[in-house]
Amino acid sequence: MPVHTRSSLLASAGAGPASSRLGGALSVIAATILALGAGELAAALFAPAASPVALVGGAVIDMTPPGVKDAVIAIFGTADKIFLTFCVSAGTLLLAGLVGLSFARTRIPAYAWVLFAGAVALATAFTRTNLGVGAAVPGSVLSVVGVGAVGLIAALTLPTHSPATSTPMAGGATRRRFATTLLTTAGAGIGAAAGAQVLTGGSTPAANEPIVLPTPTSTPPELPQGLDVPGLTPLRTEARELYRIDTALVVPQYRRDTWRLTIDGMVERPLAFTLDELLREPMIEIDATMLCVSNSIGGDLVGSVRFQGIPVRDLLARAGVKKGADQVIQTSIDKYTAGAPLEALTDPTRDALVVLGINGKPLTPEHGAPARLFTPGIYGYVGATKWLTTLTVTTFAAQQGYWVPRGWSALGPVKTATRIDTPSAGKRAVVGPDGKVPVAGVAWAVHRGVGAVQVRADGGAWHDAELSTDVNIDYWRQWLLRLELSPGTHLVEARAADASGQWQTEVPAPPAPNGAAGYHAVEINV
Ligand SMILES: Nc1nc2c(c(=O)[nH]1)N[C@H]1C(S)=C(S)[C@@H](COP(=O)(O)O)O[C@H]1N2
Ligand SMILES: [Mo]
Repeated sequence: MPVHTRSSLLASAGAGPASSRLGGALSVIAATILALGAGELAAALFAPAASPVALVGGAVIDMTPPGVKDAVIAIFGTADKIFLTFCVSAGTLLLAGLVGLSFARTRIPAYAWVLFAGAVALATAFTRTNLGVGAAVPGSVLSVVGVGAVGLIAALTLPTHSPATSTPMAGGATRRRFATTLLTTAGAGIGAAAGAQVLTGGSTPAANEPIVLPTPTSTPPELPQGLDVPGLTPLRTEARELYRIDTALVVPQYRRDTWRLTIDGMVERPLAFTLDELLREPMIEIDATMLCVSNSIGGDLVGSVRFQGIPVRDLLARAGVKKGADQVIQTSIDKYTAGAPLEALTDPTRDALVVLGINGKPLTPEHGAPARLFTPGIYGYVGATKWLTTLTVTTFAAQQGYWVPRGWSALGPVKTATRIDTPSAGKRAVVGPDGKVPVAGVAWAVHRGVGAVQVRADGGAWHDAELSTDVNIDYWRQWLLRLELSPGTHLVEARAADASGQWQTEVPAPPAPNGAAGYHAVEINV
């Protein structure tokens, strides 16, 4: 049995893979996986809104330039949150690997790293949630478990120089022990993260007793019969089919006992409502179409539902708006802000609502429970703040909503537009029994009303489409035109006019800064 000196021990095969730079990197990565998993599990158990990965993801979103964010949403669609979770986890593990390069020489950076990771979790939990001390749990667990995991891996895999272990194991045994230790550690971390996922069902659970909506004081008539064309968007969007767009990686949670809707700023009498008080306020229902400014021509970030809520103008009248104000900043539980024109919120012809229900049911967590704003005729980023907590009466000069410094217009009136639903691009068109191809879609000119839709093929003459019965000026209309088309490929275009006869612009524009424009064109095969 050879006698090993300290340096020859580290250099020999018997020192094991843990002594290499790669081994060190893998060791700290494994410890970090366990720490992250434990942090997520602790969050799922004790503070669901304080998931470290999700909160850091939220902070990353806030620091991401709007162009990049738009690109992510464009590429990943509604999987953007999964992508961000992946990025945050991968970025964290990459850093862990870098920290681990020197692990064989010194463990101090590894300990500092897991403490730092826990501190970041704590900082985001305290700044991005309103959970109070409970917010400290996930970050603390992350650090404590991280320190333990670093210590354990070091003890089990790194050679020590005490007399008892100065006789190294054979290389194979060391490697096996190294692999077992790391795989067990990382596996436990992945197991914990999976457990957290199961506990939260992928989103954060609502611990509140269900909201019971009061009977509205006024309800619109039943929707008219829509046009019946296969592939055409239904006249009313099911709540679960409604698009979802927001900056929240985790659905913000509210607590029924502490949630308030506050009306403050330039008002004579600031008001604050508990949820129970708000539920006793008279509510009305309106049928309206909501759009995201990011909707591209032909896109599906648009839906039409029945909103139930309290007219904002009634609440503002009670608070007494002071002279000079022209904007109402909405703030959400997760500190998102939007600034809507005071004029639109107090307009007697337009029922901007503090919304508590959609299609007769309380708001789902994803769509803003317990309360959100909705302003007819204005894109969501300006007038539809979800998880609403505060309406602050102010001026455009004094304050800007979240997206405005990020390059989007302060005002967001919805542009007149239409979408061809069927035939869909690239697919073979179904020729009807009359030998014609039914072309159908939806058109909106929210708060001006849809007056006409026209369709043309291959740049030819425009033809008037049949419109579904008008619901109201805030609601989209379905349209249908049966076109005679020869076999082959055709370019079909559609355009809409508002009720005053003003046609939408032909000039294409991207969504930024104030909404996409141009005709929807679809190439179809007959
Ligand atoms: N708190 C909060 N509210 C928000 C947003 C957000 O990011 N955070 N996004 C807005 C945008 S851009 C749109 S288009 C609508 C979408 O509402 P929905 O997800 O219920 O369809 O919510 C608005 N309200
Ligand atoms: Mo939006």
